[in-house]
Amino acid sequence: MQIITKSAVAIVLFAATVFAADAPVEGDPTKITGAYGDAKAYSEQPVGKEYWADFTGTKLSGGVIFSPASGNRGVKVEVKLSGLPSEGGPFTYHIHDQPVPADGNCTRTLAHLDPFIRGQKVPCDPSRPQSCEVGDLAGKHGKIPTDTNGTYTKTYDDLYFTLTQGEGSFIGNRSVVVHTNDTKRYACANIKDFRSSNSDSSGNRFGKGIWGCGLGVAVGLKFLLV
Ligand SMILES: *[C@@H]1O[C@H](CO)[C@@H](O)[C@H](O)[C@H]1NC(C)=O
Ligand SMILES: *[C@@H]1O[C@H](CO)[C@@H](O)[C@H](O)[C@H]1NC(C)=O
Ligand SMILES: *[C@@H]1O[C@H](CO)[C@@H](O)[C@H](O)[C@H]1NC(C)=O
Ligand SMILES: *[C@@H]1O[C@H](CO)[C@@H](O)[C@H](O)[C@H]1NC(C)=O
Ligand SMILES: [Cu+2]
Repeated sequence: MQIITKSAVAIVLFAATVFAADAPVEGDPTKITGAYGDAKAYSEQPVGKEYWADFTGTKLSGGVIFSPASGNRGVKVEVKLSGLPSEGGPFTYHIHDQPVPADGNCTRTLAHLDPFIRGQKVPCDPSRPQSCEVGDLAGKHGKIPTDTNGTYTKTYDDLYFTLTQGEGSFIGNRSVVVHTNDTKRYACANIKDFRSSNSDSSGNRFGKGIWGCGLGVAVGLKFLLV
């Protein structure tokens, strides 16, 4: 009897906890925040830390580079993706919670990186990025349009995730997933520490192809100089 009572109490407490942490599902998108409030801003980033999601070997090529933005403006995100299909856009893309398993199954990257439990039922309002899911890159910075002729390039800064390990908004060992407009997962790649995962000693991380000379050489030079 006592065991049953304890279990019942435990279940009620568990349900209450889950309910309390539940994401707001409706309401005014200009007022929404996560269950744990707005996302924390991380203007300062660890110098020299860089991560990248390398899409080589997936249905896309190119990748996404994450590095400290200049002037404490958070993380600089450099997106260059090639091989985008002519159908199925506009495409969304996000940082997902878990890395891609060895079999490449994008479903197992689980949901968007969302440490403040904001949920995705109410679309992100890009004028209030602190209120968006931390990993909702397309929501905060724009979808990949259909008219790119296969290659999309965009660079922007984001204050709401960090290159510092140990924080909920740390992006290392997570993944970037690109979706078609029916929300299906089209391609995904792990976010890895650039220096410990790149075998190209020249530092030209995208020299193997699609990043082209401009950015590749510029970033490569930056590395040689730092
Ligand atoms: C999604 O892509 C399909 C195939 O290209 C297209 O027919 C459809 O209009 C697109 N839907 C949206 C909402 O853009
Ligand atoms: C991918 O993973 C999901 C979730 O674990 C599973 O349901 C699905 O069958 C897997 N797909 C393939 C092709 O293995
Ligand atoms: C689109 O890409 C194709 C193949 O790479 C190229 O031949 C064509 O000139 C490009 N069109 C535009 C408008 O950039
Ligand atoms: C990456 O995440 C996986 C799954 O959460 C975990 O098993 C693994 O230890 C992590 N690896 C690193 C280097 O943090
Ligand atoms: Cu996603």
